[in-house]
Amino acid sequence: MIPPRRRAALARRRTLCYPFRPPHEFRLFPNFRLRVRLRPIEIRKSKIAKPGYFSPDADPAVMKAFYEANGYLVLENGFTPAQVEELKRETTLICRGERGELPDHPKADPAEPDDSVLSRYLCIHFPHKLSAVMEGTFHSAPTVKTLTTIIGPNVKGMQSMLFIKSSGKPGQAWHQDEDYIPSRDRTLTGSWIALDRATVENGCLWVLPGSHRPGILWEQRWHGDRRFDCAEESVNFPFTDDQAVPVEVEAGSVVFFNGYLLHRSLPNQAPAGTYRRSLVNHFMSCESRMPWGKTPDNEHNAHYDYRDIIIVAGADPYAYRGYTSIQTPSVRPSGQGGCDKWGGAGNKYSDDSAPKA
Ligand SMILES: O=C(O)CCC(=O)C(=O)O
Repeated sequence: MIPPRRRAALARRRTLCYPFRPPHEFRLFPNFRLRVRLRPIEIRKSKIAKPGYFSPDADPAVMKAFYEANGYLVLENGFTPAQVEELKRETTLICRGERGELPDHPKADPAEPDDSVLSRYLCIHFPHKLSAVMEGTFHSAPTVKTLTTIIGPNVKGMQSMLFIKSSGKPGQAWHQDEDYIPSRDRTLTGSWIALDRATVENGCLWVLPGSHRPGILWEQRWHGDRRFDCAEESVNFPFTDDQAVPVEVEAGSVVFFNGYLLHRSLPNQAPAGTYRRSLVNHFMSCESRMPWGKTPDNEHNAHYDYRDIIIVAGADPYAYRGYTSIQTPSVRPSGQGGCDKWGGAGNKYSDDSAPKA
C-alpha cells in the first residue's frame, strides 16, 4: 500500500514528466497487471512569486535586501479593490474640478461625460492638496510599513502626482526623481499606486535595476521624442535600454522606487477610452533637510529646508522649524500642445514642422 502523501507525490511527478497528453489509461506491458493511470496534464498557476513582488506580510528583511540591490520593489495588494475604486472616483472628481478649479482648466460642464473630461489630462500635480482621499494614501498602513522598512523609522511625504494617462498620452523619458526633489541622504522614495492594471501596452513603469547604486545624477537633455512628455531625459549613464525591466502590476499594487533609480514610461497604446491611472507620492527620511525649490529671501541653499511636508512615521527632528504650505495643484502638460508651459520654451519635437513662436 502506497502511503497517500507518496501517492500524491508520484502523481505530481507523472504530471510533470509527460509534456504531451497521454492516453487516459494504458498498459505498460500486456501481461503485467499494474495499470498506470495518468491524469490529464495540469497547467497550474505558478506559485513562485516574480522577483521583487511582495505581499504585505512578506519578510521586511527580504524586501529591504531586494530594494537595496535593485532600487525598487512591488507591494502587491497594497490597496484593496474598494480603496482603488474610491481613488478612481476621486480622480474623476478632481479632473471635473469638483475638488477645486485647476489652473487653466475650468470646471467641467455637468453634462460632459467623464471619459471626455478624463481624456484631457495626462497628470495633475499635488492632488493631495485638493483631496483628503488622496492625502489619506500617504498614511495607508501597508505603505507606511514598507516606507519604514526601506527608509527608516522617521518618514515625511512632500509631493504627489495623479497620472490619468488616457490612451494616446505620452510617457516620461529616463530620469531620476532626485533630480527634481533633492534629499540629502539619498532616501527619496516614490510610491507608485496602480489604480488600473499597468501593462507594457498601456504604458507601465520601466526601471533599470541597480541604476540607483552609483549615486550619480546623470546629465539631462531635451529628447525631442514624441513618445515622451516635456520633461528632459537623463543621458550618458552606463546602462542600456535592453537592461530595462517593465514593472507590470495589478490595480492596488504599489511600486516603491529609489530617487536615484533610472526609470521611464512609454505611451499608452491601449484601445481608446482606457486609462493607466496611478497616484505617485514621494517621501524621504525626516532626518534629511530638503533644499527643494526656491529659497525664501535668498537663504543659503544648504540651510534651506522645504517645510510643506506631512509626517507619516516616527518623529521630525526639525519640527521646531514649523510647517507651511508652499505648493498648489497644477496640470502637467502632455507636450501634445508644445512644451512652453513646462519651462521648455524652445524645446521642439524632432517632427515639429514649424518652429514655435
Ligand atoms: O507613471 C508614469 O508614467 C511615470 C512616473 C514617473 O516617472 C515618476 O513618478 O517619476
